[in-house]
Amino acid sequence: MKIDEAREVRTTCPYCGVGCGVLAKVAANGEVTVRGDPDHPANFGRLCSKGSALAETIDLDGRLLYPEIHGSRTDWDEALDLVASTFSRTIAEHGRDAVAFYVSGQLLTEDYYVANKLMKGFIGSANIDTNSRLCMASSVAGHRRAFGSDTVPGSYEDLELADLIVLVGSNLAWCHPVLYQRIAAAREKRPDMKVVLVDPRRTMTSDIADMHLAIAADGDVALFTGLLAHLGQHNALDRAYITAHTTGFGQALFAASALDLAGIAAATGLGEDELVRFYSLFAATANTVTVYSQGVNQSSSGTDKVNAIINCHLATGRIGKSGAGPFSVTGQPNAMGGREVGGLANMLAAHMEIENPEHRDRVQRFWSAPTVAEKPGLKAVEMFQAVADGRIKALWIMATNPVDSMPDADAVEAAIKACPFVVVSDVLAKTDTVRHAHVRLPAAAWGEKDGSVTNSERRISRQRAFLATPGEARADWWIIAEVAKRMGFDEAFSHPSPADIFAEHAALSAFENDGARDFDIGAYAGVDEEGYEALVPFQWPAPSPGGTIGRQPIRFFANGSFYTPDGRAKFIAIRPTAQTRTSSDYPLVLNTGRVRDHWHTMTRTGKSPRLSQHLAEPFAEIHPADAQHFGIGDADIVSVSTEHGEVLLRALVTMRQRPGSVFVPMHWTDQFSARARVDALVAPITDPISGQPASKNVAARVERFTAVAFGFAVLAERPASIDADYWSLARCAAGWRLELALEADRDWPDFAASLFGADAPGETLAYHDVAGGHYRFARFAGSRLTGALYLAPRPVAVSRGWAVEQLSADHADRRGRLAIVAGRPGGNSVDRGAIVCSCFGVGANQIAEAVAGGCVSVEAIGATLHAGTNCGSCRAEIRTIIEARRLHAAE
Ligand SMILES: Nc1nc2c(c(=O)[nH]1)N[C@H]1C(S)=C(S)[C@@H](COP(=O)(O)OP(=O)(O)OC[C@H]3O[C@@H](n4cnc5c(=O)[nH]c(N)nc54)[C@H](O)[C@@H]3O)O[C@H]1N2
Ligand SMILES: Nc1nc2c(c(=O)[nH]1)N[C@H]1C(S)=C(S)[C@@H](COP(=O)(O)OP(=O)(O)OC[C@H]3O[C@@H](n4cnc5c(=O)[nH]c(N)nc54)[C@H](O)[C@@H]3O)O[C@H]1N2
Ligand code: SF4
Ligand SMILES: [Mo]
Repeated sequence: MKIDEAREVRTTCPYCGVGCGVLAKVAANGEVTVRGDPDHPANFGRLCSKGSALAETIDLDGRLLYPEIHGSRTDWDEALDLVASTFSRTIAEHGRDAVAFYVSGQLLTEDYYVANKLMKGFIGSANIDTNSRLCMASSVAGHRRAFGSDTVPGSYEDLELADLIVLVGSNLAWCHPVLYQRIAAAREKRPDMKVVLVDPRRTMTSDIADMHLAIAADGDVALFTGLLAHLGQHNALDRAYITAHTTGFGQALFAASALDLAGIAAATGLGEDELVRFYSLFAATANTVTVYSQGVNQSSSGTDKVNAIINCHLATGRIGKSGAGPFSVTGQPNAMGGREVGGLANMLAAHMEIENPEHRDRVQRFWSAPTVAEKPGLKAVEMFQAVADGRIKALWIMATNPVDSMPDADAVEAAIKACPFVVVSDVLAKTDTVRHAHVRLPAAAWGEKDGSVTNSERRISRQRAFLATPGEARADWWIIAEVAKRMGFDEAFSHPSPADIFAEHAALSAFENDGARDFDIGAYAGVDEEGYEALVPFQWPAPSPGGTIGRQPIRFFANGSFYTPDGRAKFIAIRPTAQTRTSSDYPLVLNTGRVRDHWHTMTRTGKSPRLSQHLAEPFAEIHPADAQHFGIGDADIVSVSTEHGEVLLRALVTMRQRPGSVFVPMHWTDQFSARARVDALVAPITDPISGQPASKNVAARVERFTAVAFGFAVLAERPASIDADYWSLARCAAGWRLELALEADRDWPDFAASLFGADAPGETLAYHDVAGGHYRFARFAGSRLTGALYLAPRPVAVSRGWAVEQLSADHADRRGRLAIVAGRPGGNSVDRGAIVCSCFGVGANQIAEAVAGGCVSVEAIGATLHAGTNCGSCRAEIRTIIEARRLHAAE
């Protein structure tokens, strides 16, 4: 089909920090299609599986469409008046620090800017913090210590130009897939390019790695201080750079040399030979980029990890050059924008500092604000502790789901429940957080709102609306400004549009700047509605044409000058340490993170049948040796517990996992599973400098859950309630799929009826295999299957892919119906196996069959099955299947 260019809207993907350009189009029949924007410099037309499935996530199912007070619909005036008057009254009675905003890197810059302005300049407290505290805070703190500013100096192009890329605590293949693909493509063109992966797990990202260092949890400080010492010992330093542009090298080298190689090997869990190979490669490769993400940031030594990495780049002068530098890749679409507007409790707007009286004065004058916060506010973990102990009495949560994503999540939930006044702005009517709000404010979603975001390479792009706003949903900036006006700050919040807010934000960035601050987009200070509408993606800094670029050419730090008072970069003296938390009661390291096709708490990706098939259940990845030790079999249900809580998950026994550790994804919530909110397990331990939680190193215990019955069901309708100890629901093409495990026997026909819907019309077929202990039920409405339930004493072996397809098949034929009760594909249906390629719905069995038939490369599989030829997110998994099959064949 030829795409009508004229009707496509140029916007930006709302998921990860790669910030891909998207072209969205609404057809005359209302059908939405999206494709990658070939002209966007982040992706040049590519999209990953999540970006490709965006159209499946924008339906109105479950949307919050009207403001609500205490669960009842109300109008905007009433809701806004209540929020404004309660905040004002709380401030009058208890002081300005008795209120707080908890916001998100998924707000657009304009939303974020007004939220920060209201709290810091008009309420006069700095109690605004963001989920970026859980995400980027250690990088921010590390940058500020080393550079005197929160500057990410790199560009994506540097990744393609590098001769060595070191990926530290980053699962790029799944979390920044388009960047991963750009690196994979560059590596194909330049086979000499090397990639090293530092991750306790052998993730899919290892597919492009020449070397995988399966580091022990939090071994990174030891690894990189060891590297600095090695560079010193092997004459691999750039002495001229160190002398001309830095301070503190001597102390840093001294501190870094505290451990010898054997000590580093012990602290990292790596072999001395591996260490030397990595160190020598780094020493010998001038064009090195070190990319890091949550394996670095989410740690009680996160800031030190960041500086240990930056130290190595400063010591070799590998910064401010093309193809070289430290590169913190951001997670959320607007993590960077949030930093620019000062959304963190310890920052002021436009990269100014809250502790600096000159900066405070400047921001106050610019805003004509009555006051400005004088000290940093509470960081996320402290903020919810203050909610718990009653210091914070009114809380407004926007675009984040802390009941699922904050550490010690059960305590966070209890704090929110006990808080006298909680406002939540969200797009959904029901999330684990929204359910506790006194006031629910319906926010406009992606596709319905206008604004801007900044990606990992400091590129600012527009998000543009292409859908009508449903119900009474409103843009976040509008909601915040309306509350501000009702609190008496009319003039400062009379913004007519996002364009007006963006222009003010740009003007503040340039205000009395003259090159003294890195963040300057003064060139856009005068942008009008038309200019904003036409805005093309640009990278900052972008100072006003008449203004001065100051000390900075467009590539940050190219001339060796930094934003510290003396203009020199600072080495930070860091002693190698190890962080061991395990004990005999909690002998395993719990590591948490992401999967390929889900986004955070699944409020959007959970709507997509395609994205829900890749990994349809919450799981615990565990090494075979540990599984054996704890008596756990593959596909068993396990309880994972810590001092803070317990969850029930499916066991996935795999060699990819480091022995002694267990990996659990962060995505599953009470909306999709019985008890799988992993943050209920995570201790509220934070980095002492950044305040970022250590979500990847928690002491835990894993035990087999003894189930008398396992179940699997496919259902046309979502069941009203599920009475099972373990359950997990996922969308599929014509309904839902459900996994179950039960601790005690039930009346199974009753149980089936409760899932199928007690009053649902139709006929139920049942089968009971007494010897094997199998029960099977299938319910038909006419020739349509509305529900099938399989129960067995062991994990149910029925093919999930096949069963899901039966919901959309025609079952006029009685034999076919019997096949469903038998749980076996009939004559002409095939079992595709677990879905690997979400774009074309290609399963593992099909790929394995094609390998057996002679397709032995990812390209050949693509040519035969199309798998891997659209977004490419599954190419690493296809390669893994090919290798496994060939290995098997060779045995
Ligand atoms: N599919 C998908 N993509 C996403 C997101 C999503 O939800 N889903 N979220 C986005 C967001 S907000 C973020 S912040 C990014 C996160 O992107 P990533 O940081 O790449 O993702 P994570 O899975 O959180 O963690 C990365 C890796 O750190 C490893 N790790 C754990 N402990 C350590 C350690 O001590 N040292 C080292 N070196 N590594 C360790 C983990 O095993 C894990 O593989 O992803 C973004 N992209
Ligand atoms: N254990 C563990 N915990 C973690 C992490 C980890 O790796 N391990 N990672 C952490 C990281 S890096 C991050 S970024 C966080 C993410 O955690 P969260 O921010 O809590 O997760 P999301 O699901 O992205 O929540 C976004 C919410 O905003 C709503 N929403 C979507 N669009 C809009 C909008 O336009 N306006 C408004 N008002 N609402 C909207 C969605 O419906 C959803 O409820 O989780 C953190 N928590
Ligand atoms: S890599 Fe994927 S999720 Fe990230 S911005 Fe691009 S399309 Fe969206
Ligand atoms: Mo994040």
